[in-house]
Amino acid sequence: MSTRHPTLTAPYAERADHAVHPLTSYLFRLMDLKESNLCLSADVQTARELLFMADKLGPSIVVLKTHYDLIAGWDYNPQTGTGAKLAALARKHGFLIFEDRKFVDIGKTVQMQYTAGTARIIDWAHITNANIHAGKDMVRAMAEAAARWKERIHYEVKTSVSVGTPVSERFDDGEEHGDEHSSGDGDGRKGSIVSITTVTQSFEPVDSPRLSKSTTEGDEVLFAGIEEPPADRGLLLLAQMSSKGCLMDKEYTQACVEAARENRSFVMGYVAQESLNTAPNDNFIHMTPGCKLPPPDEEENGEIEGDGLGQQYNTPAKLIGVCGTDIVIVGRGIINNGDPPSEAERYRKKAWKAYLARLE
Ligand code: BMP
Repeated sequence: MSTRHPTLTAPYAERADHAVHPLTSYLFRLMDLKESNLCLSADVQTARELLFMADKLGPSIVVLKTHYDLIAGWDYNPQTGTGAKLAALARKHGFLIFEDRKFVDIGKTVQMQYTAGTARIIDWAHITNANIHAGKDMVRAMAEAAARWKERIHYEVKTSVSVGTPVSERFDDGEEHGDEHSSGDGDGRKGSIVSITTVTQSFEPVDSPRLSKSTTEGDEVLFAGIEEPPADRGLLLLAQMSSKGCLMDKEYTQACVEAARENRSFVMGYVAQESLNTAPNDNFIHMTPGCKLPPPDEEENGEIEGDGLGQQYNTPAKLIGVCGTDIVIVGRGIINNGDPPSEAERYRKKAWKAYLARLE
């Protein structure tokens, strides 16, 4: 790790001002506002549990990490399905959604996996990640796909005010919808999303690309204190893993650093075990899995046992304070606890304390 890189002692709020990627900047501001550098890895079994956890733990976290493909009953409907419902909870509690998809393939394939197919990850996940063993061009391919998606979404949200995570019905059909936005009156076909009330009363036909909202009552609630996230999508490069015997070597990690620097407008940072910011203008964000706290009555900085299947754990104090990462990713440490909301708060406080201590 590069000791004393300026990002290690700069407050998140200050790093927000210098971040190249709008979503990174937003995330740093959100962290500052919520006093949280905690990401929940919501590896539960069913969509119902996932939404329940997102709603209950949302106040403590700034990022919710998903593996959509391990969730039974994931509803793929772009307007009313699980992604849309998660997006609504993200707006309500103020967190970003990170689909831990670990894309790795040729550029064309990842473009399609990212933007189309069953899950349409780009529509509901602000952030995803990539394992770049297939080569750096894959990152550029994903960046291009995200830019095209944003261009299309940008056109669509121009006519609305309050949708934060819009959904495109078709990514690449080239169809424009310039005559469809009549503010809820006139032809009577469409409700404007200038007013949330109007939206819930006159739901758009399924071929409308604009709504990522489900119609469930209460979904229109917005988190106070910060605006909704920008409509940019971001990528984290999987630069290092927490698992024992991981085959990602230094050369691979360095290739991630180069790819990040070459794609600053799309790459937010890394999933890594230590800070990889070394160049003077590096300000990438680092999210780190393999994090657990000992039970409350045990020595705070003691060794934590792995899970017997290769996973290794470190405490927030070590990851944030010593290794210089920014956000800790915690799964079973929270969700297997008898009281997940309280346990999430315990993690939030410990990780935040480690960050504050690092600034001194
Ligand atoms: P847990 O805290 O329950 O061990 O879960 C860790 C989560 O982070 C899992 O979803 C896993 O897929 C992910 N993860 C990891 O553990 N190590 C890595 O290096 C990268 C990951 O994405």
